[in-house]
Amino acid sequence: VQAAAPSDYHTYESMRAVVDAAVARHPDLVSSQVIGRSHEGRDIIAVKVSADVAVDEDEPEILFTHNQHAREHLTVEMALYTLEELTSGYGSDARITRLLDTREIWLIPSVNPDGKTYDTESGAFRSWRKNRQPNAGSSAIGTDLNRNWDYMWGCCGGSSGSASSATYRGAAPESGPETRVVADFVRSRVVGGEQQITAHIDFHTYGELILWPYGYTYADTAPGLTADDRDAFAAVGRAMAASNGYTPQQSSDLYITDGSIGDWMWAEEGIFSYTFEMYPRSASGGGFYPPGSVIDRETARNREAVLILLENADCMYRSIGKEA
Ligand code: 0X9
Ligand code: CA
Ligand code: ZN
Repeated sequence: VQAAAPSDYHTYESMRAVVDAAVARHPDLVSSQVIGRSHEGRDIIAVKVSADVAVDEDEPEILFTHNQHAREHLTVEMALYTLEELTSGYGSDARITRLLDTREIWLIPSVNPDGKTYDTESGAFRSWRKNRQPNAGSSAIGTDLNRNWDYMWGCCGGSSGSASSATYRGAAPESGPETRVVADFVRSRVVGGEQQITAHIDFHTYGELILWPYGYTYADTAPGLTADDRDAFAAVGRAMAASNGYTPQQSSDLYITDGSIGDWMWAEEGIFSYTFEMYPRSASGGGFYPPGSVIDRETARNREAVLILLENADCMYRSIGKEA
């Protein structure tokens, strides 16, 4: 494959400009808020997309998170694609119009803006994964945010206790400010004792996979994950995979992880959380750095999967014929 350059992708700053332009162009549909700051002080933003966006309506909420891992730049492009698709489709595409009339959609385009910036600021990619937080007693920088979530943290050999490791879990759950900011945002969506967010995708690269909990155990069912839960995860996961050609599986079938986002989202918040591993399928497609020429195709490839999740988000158990 053709080599990619940092300039093939949006920077954190140019991502912010795209979001601001969408808010300016579609003020009734899009709003942006700063939900907290990264270790180095960058704003972590959440973008809301819904009809009557200024009103907190009693509608199912769906969250899309992107760029926990610094070098996975295609995931930020995915957020901007979704924002463009939803805003341009409102009023012209019947399906998108219906969804924005009945759902509240949250996009966090960059969970790890410091890592993203570090990965590209020199003009050459650095293959950086973690955040940019120093570690006490070590010269090694960074926590793997996707091992830093507060459920079964460090339980099961699916993360490292060494600061120098690419999968360093951090000093404690939510020790990464970026993890804590996103977790606090999710907790803030509990209204009247009920978590408003029902479904979630955390976008990563690469592998072309759709993964569901748990990651900490190979068991298909476990405390807090019944056979019906598992079956609903699999039914919607397979439907999404049928649309994009990704491989659907339980996340531990890839490898065991502990402290990853999906296990926390499900176990602690009851949110149907999927991890997407985007293009390419293997390193030969460019690994973490596919050429910019594939961005349009590989983001649009997930259009239908995103719509499928939005449509199912009011009752995920309908997918297994067990609508309440
Ligand atoms: O290891 C990760 O955090 C994810 N893969 S990546 O190459 N983007 O780093 C996969 C996490 C999925 N969860 C589990 N396998 N349990
Ligand atoms: Ca609304
Ligand atoms: Zn990743």
